[in-house]
Parts: sequence; structure tokens; C-alpha cells
Amino acid sequence: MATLSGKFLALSGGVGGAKLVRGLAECLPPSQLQVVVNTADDFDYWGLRICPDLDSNLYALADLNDEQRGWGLRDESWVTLEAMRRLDDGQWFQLGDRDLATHLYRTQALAAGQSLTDVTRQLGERLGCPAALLPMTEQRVATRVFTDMGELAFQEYFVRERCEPRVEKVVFDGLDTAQLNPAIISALADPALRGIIICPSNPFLSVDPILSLPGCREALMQVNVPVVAISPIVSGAAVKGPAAKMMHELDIPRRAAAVAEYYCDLLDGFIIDSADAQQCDDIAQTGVACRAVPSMMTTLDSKRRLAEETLSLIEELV
Ligand code: FO1
Repeated sequence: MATLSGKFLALSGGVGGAKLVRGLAECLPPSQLQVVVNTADDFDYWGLRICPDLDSNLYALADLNDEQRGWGLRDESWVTLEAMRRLDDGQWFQLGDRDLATHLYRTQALAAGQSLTDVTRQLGERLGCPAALLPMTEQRVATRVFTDMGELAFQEYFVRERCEPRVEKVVFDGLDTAQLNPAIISALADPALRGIIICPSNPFLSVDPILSLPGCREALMQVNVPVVAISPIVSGAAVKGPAAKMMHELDIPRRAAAVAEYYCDLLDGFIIDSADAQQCDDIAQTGVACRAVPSMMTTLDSKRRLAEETLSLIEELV
């Protein structure tokens, strides 16, 4: 792919988003890629601040992630978890020994008064992350999922209950008073910005918290660069996670085109999988340029190729 000029800002959740972000980092030098990451999944466990989506992006970019499990570090050991289970067998969230170092470092630095943005930058420098990761906000936001089992904190729904309860509503506590990370406002105001990418993350759980931050949607709409999203739905199913199940529960049709419609006020371009190519006409009718390409990111090569398609659609739309 020809060398691209300008900077790109990606909006990402956890595992699915991190795969595309890894592909983007293969195509762009570190100075040209910044990633806004959802922090509404963050919570405290064992007294430590856990930021799952920041860490999924950090580990994927640093090539330290476990592809099979989808989250956490490769070559992980679980001695501490086993010892904790001997003390209390109610452990439902798995923290690996090496992963624990990240949470310890972050928790200590936050307690010492550092910002999450600074701590994330330090972790990125230490672990060899080839792009800037920007937490969506410095304030704490907590996803609460209202289900047929009652109200659940996000990780209770996602990990402890394995996304099985039927979702009725999702609420982001703290969002109204949270502020968009000033580093994101600067990135959006940068004249070198060339495109914005909404990664194939869960629209309701991962992208919504970012877009719903006060002023975020408006700021994205005001910037005069193409906004391109990639569908997390392929052939009516989510590549990973509960997105398709939630669409069904929230009465949204389980198709890629429904995701385009969900983001429509923001989008200039939308990428869907080749398997859904017949939906391109529907999407194009809403004024959004649609491209159908192989979008399954199972290898580094496929991540790079999807990133190249995304960047080339942006180039076309500039
Ligand atoms: N996901 C699981 O399904 N089970 C776990 O025990 C688990 C532990 C975990 C620890 C650290 C971390 O950074 C992520 C972890 N995840 C785990 C993934 C995480 O819950 C989700 O992928 C995200 O919150 C959704 O984006």
C-alpha cells in the first residue's frame, strides 16, 4: 500500500476493535495513529483498577495478546488466581499473573494522582505499543445492564453471567458529567487529521459510551474528514460477543445494514463482509459509501488487509 499522509483516529472497544487497530498499526507509523478506547467496562477487582478495553488494545498492539482466549496476555500463568480460589472460591473474573502487573502499576499510579491518559502512555512505552491509546475520558463511567435477571454491572453481565440474561436497557453511569479526554479534542482539532475509523466493536456496549460522551458526536460531525465504520455483524451474527443477541433483544434487525443505520448521522463510509454484499445497495441509499470485503481478522495478514481497505475507502472519500 502506498504511504499515506496525515493522521487517523480510531474508536475502539475491546477484542474486535483491537484486531483492526493492530492491522492499522501495520499500515501506519506510530505518529499517524491514535486510538480512542472505551473505558465504560472499567471496574475494580481485588482492589485493582481493571481497564479491559485499554488492555486489549495495548496487548494487541504490543503483540503480547492471547489470540485464542481473546483477552489478556499470551504465555500467561494463573498461580495467584489459584491461590485466591483457595481463599475464596467465588472468583469469577480471571486475572493472570503477568496481567496483574499491569493492574498493579496502573492502580498505584492512579492512587499517586496520575491521570489515566498518562498511565496508559507509560504502559504503552514500557510494553512497546506502536500507537497512542487515549482513554475516552478521565472520569469514571460504569456500564449498567438492565436484564431479565435484574440490574447487572457490566462485567457481571459479560463475564459472570456469560451474556446470557436478556438485555432490556443499557445505561452508562457517570457519562453525563464526564468530559471527553482533552487529548481527543486536540486530535480532532489537528489539521493533519485525515480520517476517523469506528472499529468493528459492539455498537451498544463499546462504541456508544464513547459517542455518548457530552459533545463527542457533535465534535465528530464537525470535523471535516471522512468517518468510516466496519460492521461487527457478519451474516447476521456477531464475530465475537453479544452484539447480535443484543440486537435481537433490543428489536433491531440482526444485519450489518442496521449497524450502518445506527451510526448513520456520523458515517461517510461503511465496510461490510463480502458475505453481506447484497446489503450494499440498502446502505448506499442512505448516502453512505459501502464496500464489501473479506472482514474476518483471523491472521495478521487479514488484519492488515482490512486496515488497508479501510484506509483506502477513507482516501476515496477525502
Ligand atoms: N473475559 C472473560 O470472558 N472472562 C474473564 O475472566 C476475563 C478476564 C479479564 C481480565 C483482564 C482483562 O483485561 C480482560 C478480561 N476479560 C475477561 C475480557 C473482558 O471482560 C471483556 O473482553 C471486555 O470487557 C469486553 O470488551
